[in-house]
Amino acid sequence: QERLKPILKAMEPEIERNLSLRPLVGIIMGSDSDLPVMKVGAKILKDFGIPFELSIVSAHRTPMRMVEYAQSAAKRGLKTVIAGAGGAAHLPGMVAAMTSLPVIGVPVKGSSLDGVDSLHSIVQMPRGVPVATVAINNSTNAALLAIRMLGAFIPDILEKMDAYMKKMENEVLGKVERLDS
Ligand code: RP5
Repeated sequence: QERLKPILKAMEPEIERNLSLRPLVGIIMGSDSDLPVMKVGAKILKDFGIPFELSIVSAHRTPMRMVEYAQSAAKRGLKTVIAGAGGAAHLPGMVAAMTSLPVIGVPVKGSSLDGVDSLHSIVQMPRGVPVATVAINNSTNAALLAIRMLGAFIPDILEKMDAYMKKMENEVLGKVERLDS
């Protein structure tokens, strides 16, 4: 957690403000080495003004912390958890096994196997305990999916998502126009 502080500081003041509200989304990762990937999703939540928390929870190095995190998540007001991990990436599946909240898994590309190991570990959850798995290193989509989940119940958030999609559409149409002219 100590090692996250400089990064959080760099993302001030918005994150600080977000963290001061009751978090709706929990972002966790197996190691601080996952942070460069996971902070991209954190930035998206920040841009949408979604209160979130960010922490390191390792399934194999801090198993009891993982249990505590998952079991307290709903009670603490979280609505969804984004969990990123690399290698034999048990974190998202184990958290999903200990909370009934939706869990979104981000396979993080490690130094070997190009992240396919993480992808398979996360996406191949056996029947009964789902983990919504995004593409390798794609914490952007994890954040956008979390925002859509919240937007299903919070009209302001849905409106922001509509505006985000419109902006993307306009960007592409602008490029088409430039190519055509
Ligand atoms: C996993 O092992 C983490 O999620 C990380 O992606 C990977 C490597 O961790 P470090 O050795 O860099 O701490 O638990």
